[in-house]
Amino acid sequence: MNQRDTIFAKALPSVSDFCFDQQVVEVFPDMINRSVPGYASILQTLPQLTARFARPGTRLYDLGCSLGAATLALRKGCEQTPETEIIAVDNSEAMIERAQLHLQGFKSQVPVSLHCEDIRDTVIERASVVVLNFTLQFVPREQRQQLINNIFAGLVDGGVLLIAEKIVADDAAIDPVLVDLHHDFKRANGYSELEISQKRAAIENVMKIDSQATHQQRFKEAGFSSSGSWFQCFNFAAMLAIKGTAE
Ligand code: GEK
Repeated sequence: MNQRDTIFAKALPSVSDFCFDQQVVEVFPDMINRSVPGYASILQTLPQLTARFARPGTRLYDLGCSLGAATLALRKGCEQTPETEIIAVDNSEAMIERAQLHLQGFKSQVPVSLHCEDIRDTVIERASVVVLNFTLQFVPREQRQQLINNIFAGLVDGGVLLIAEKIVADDAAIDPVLVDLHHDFKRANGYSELEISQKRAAIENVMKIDSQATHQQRFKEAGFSSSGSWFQCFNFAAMLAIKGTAE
């Protein structure tokens, strides 16, 4: 059923900034799986992490939910935790509409509400788990600390932020190695040189990536007592930050 991503397959007269519109929605699962090394592994592990941190009577947030892949992982992970609810947010109307249809295809007792809004405006309350799965990289850099502070404030003690991002290596000599490995990954998944270069041009103004050290510093600044990374594949990493000491 998944349509193949051929958005950048033909030479475009000029490459516009990337946006999450209907055209992207149609090919999104194929695009993210063929472009993001480790995406499937991260999603596979989210239920386990969720089950560990979800608390009865709390909310779980998926910020930048796209079609709801991480929302489903959260739902699987909190099924045994009483009175939990999930709030999934994305500011692309096309994504939210398709996510609604997608989520209806899976049965669960855990209520999910989808919101079409900017995650910078989302009120986070009584949260035990907050997921930012490849979303923070699209938020303007100067607003990232405020967003992380807001998430921290809305987490219960022992709550967790689960975040995955494309990263720049902390060591400048290592970065080109990781970038090349990523491009080889895309080639191995069938993307042409033209597709790789046009996608890079489309995304460079809208996706700004940080180093893991910058992310960890931001978590610390927000007040998280512990943080670290739990997965890395080339220049893509998944991290967690815990509020307080309770687990
Ligand atoms: C997954 N988490 O499959 N407010 C709300 N949504 C936003 C904002 C914002 N300010 N900025 C970007 N988005 C998903 C994958 S994709 C990652 C996340 C990628 C949304 C945007 O509309 C898109 O749906 C999503 O964040 C990023 O696990 O495509 O690389």
